[in-house]
Amino acid sequence: MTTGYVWHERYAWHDTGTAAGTRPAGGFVQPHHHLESPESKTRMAGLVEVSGLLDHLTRIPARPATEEDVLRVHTPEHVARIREASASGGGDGGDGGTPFGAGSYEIALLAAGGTIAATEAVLAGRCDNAYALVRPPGHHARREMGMGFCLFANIAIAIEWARATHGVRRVAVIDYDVHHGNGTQSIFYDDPDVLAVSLHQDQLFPADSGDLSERGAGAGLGTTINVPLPAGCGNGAYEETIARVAAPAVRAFRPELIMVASGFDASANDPLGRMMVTASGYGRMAGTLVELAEEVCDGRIVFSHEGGYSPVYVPFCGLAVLEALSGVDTGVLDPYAAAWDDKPQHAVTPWQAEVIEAAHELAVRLQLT
Ligand code: 3YP
Ligand code: ZN
Repeated sequence: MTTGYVWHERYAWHDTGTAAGTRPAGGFVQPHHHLESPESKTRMAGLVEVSGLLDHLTRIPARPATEEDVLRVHTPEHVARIREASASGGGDGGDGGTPFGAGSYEIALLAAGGTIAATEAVLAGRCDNAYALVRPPGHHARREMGMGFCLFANIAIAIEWARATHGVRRVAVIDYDVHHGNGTQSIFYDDPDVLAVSLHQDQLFPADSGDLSERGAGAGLGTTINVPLPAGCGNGAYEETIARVAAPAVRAFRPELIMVASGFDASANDPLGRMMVTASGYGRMAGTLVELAEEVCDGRIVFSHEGGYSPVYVPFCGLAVLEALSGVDTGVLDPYAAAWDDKPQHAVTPWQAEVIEAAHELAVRLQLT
């Protein structure tokens, strides 16, 4: 088994600038860095190397997506606006909360292209599966605008690339980032050939999307499945959602490729999410998804990095996922395991089960259509 791995130092050069977390600095708000900083990503790349895991992975070079690749998903106006702002020192992705500096257009192309390169390696059979550790993230970006720290929709761009160049037809997206994958959802909302399953904290971000009632439209009715989990979910609720919602939906849908929006902001140590998934929980979720891919699509599964804002914990969550993909046990221990892995909060509560069962009904209904 070989696992492909994309990381490029240039991803760390995407400059989100000075802020105080997600708020602008100024007045009594002392300048700090923007929450979506390079740190959690560079430290994950660091642990992948220092743990020795890198020696077992197949390094896939990142390359920029072409304008043609990006235009399969985004409007020419959006692409031109990011290009021009980036060339003149920086700007905002579109929602006022997605700052970027000089050169981020090219870095965003490299993030989309890194996800494409990982997908290509898997489709060509050079790797069994792959993880693209890219930045900026992508799952909030809509066709006509960036938002939520995302400039271009990395996974959607890779999907359209696979369909245009490799004759791929059906693709499933599983999004375990703590925020709703609204961009991916909107891009494929009426597309019957892309199944979009998003697990997220209910009404977190964007606050007004990701409800169970959003199920796709037209020919795509039923191929969007949202699981708006209540705050406080741990490993139990997440693993159960993968088993009771993602798995039956994917089995019914029979995709040729699975893409995973891999956000580590559902972790117990994340400043934005109010969930408590641990590294071992992420590892088991990824393991189940790898097995699911083996069952339905020859193991073809590509993870593309999304959120995750704990510089100290994201590396261990990422390592656990990469270990699950590659089957390699580095022996590196999660330093927080003793504090969090045995908490009673990992058990599925009745109010969590209620949401999972409602989404399970949607997944099962997909089987019948
Ligand atoms: C964007 C503004 C407030 C919440 C933030 C979410 C970014 C993210 O991690 N999305 O997956
Ligand atoms: Zn997120």
